[in-house]
Amino acid sequence: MRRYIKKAPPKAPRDLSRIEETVRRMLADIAANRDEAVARYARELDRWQGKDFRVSEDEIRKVAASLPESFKEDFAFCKQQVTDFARRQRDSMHEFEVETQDGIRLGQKHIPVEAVGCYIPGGKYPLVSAAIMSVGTARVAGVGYITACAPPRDGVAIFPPTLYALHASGADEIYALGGVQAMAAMAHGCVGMRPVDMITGPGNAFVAEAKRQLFGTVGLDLMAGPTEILVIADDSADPALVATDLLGQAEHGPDSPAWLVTTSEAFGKAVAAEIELQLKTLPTAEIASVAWRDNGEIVVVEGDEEAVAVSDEYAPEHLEVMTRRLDFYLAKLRNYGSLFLGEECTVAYGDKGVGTNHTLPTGRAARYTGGLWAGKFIKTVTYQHLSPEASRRIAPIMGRVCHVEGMLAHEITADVRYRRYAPKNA
Ligand code: HSO
Ligand code: ZN
Repeated sequence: MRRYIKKAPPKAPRDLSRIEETVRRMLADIAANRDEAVARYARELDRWQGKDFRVSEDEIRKVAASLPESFKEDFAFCKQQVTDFARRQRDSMHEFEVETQDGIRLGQKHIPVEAVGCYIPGGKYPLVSAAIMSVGTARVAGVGYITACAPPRDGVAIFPPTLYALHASGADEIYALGGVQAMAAMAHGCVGMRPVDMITGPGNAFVAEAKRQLFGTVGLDLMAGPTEILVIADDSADPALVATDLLGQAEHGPDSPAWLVTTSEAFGKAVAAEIELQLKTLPTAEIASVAWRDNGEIVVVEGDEEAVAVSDEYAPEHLEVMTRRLDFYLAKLRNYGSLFLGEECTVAYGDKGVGTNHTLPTGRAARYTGGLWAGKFIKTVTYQHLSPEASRRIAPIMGRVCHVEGMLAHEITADVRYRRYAPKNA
């Protein structure tokens, strides 16, 4: 039986109808009025003062020259790690052809998406690392053309490290354009962009809603909600370190959940006390304390099996395990975006560039999907090839199924093959 040392207060369901309506109006406006509407929203919402949204090669060179070497070296390390791992994941995808029966050859091929649009939001934390996660991974996947968008800071230009990161990750074109107008411009091919087939990247509630409404017109990576962390710990863990890791993700935003599941009540209480202590000096305590107050939970469970069951129910985006039995948890846990085994690793490593992708399922989506990887930019398609004998052999079966469904034109396509491939000398 689980017990709560701290439980998040119940929340009133959010009314998203205003955001939905605003986004619907904007998307319709941009679909109809294209460049004019995109420019109008950029001026109104991002105080855009520039001329061309597309960032020139010259600007990119200037920004690259202005950034410290140490940043570029750190960035190169992260990019190497993420793309090495992404390449390995891509190589794990196999094409094959199999003869399931005499003369029936079925195959699977992998074809990268042609054009992808990657979005990096601005906001309080402009996530430079997000460029590697989307652009870098799309490049590894073999995507033909990558358009990137990020909002102009103060109406002027993209945050320099973000611009550098987009370029260094392999974006073909970069636009200083944000929000709903960026998503719509990429989907429809406005302001000089080529229309993309798929859009990736996080954003605020308006960007998320734009993605949702554009789905179908374009494909998507994932719907990103508030960042979550769940830590499973037993009394062999260090309560101060667990508290630090919970607060590390709580700084994302006031709506970011941080959950602890522990087999020890004393340990849970020690973490609760540590969190209060560390909040006194945490530089981003203003956000993290609200996140912890409104969304933090400490759950005490009977043992490792129950810890797995509770964690699988939460289906967290990030899951840290600090227990004696790491192998047990790796084998048993089913619902998570990315797993961090042992106190030596931490979510921030995954966030910035240890190598695993940081675009991960939130809001319990880990029940049915993993995070972004090269495979999300690659279509698994199939093909078939039959001998005349095999075609004649299965034609009656296929035809009868067509007939049961009342699909008589379908049935004829099978019937004609049955006759066409009759043995010549019979
Ligand atoms: N935790 C975020 C990614 C991130 N956080 C990057 C910091 N930097 C979503 O997985
Ligand atoms: Zn994070």
